[in-house]
Amino acid sequence: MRRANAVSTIPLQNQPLRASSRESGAEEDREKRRLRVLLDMDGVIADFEGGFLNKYRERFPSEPFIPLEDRRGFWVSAQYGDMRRDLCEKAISIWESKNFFLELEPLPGGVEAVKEMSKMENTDVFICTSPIKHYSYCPFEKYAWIEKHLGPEFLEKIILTKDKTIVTGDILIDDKPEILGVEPSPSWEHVLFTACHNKHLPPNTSQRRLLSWADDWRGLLESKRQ
Ligand code: DGP
Ligand code: MG
Repeated sequence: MRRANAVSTIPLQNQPLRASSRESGAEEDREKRRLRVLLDMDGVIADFEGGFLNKYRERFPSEPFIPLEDRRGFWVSAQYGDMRRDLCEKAISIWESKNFFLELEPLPGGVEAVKEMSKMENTDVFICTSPIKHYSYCPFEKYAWIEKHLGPEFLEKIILTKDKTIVTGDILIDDKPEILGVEPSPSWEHVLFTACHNKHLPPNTSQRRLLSWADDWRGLLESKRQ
């Protein structure tokens, strides 16, 4: 709450610091120290990998597939293409289909965690997600998914961008191991959310991980407030 300033002729540095101004200063400091959390969507709150595998196997039942425990590398199409060249296009056709993004299941605990953290004091939560370039369904369905699972109030918290480095925040929780863009020094700390495709990567001392939504995400946020 802001207080009206009383006009004083005493130079500011000579004025006694009153309890009320100290309090309001502390309040303002707290306000200034609001934590801005950026959350990725696919692979963090929405189960892109599980949804992909189910639909791929449904549509191409006689084609080879990659079980989730054998997934390596962020790009699904690259690993399918390595298996057999034409499977790259087949994989892409899955997430370019209508209802693919809308029908993704939430990852365990994700929706509950997002709702809880968005109610925390001095905390601003945004969903920061990269749409695929085939835009017929994906952007609309991402909005619809957020409304369905998180509620209409979260529609105001969506940031759709291919380049997350230009978004400012204190922390970005994302399953992509390396997040690059035009900004060489993004403001956020990238915390890697563990997913089937990144869990085998060698430990990286310069990158913290969140193993799942059962992991200590509250402690992680708290560590950013200090
Ligand atoms: P994000 O989770 O915000 O980093 O978005 C990455 C998107 O890319 C997400 O929708 C998953 C998708 N994706 C995964 N593998 C591939 C791929 O091989 N090709 C393309 N075009 N998109 C992929
Ligand atoms: Mg992701």
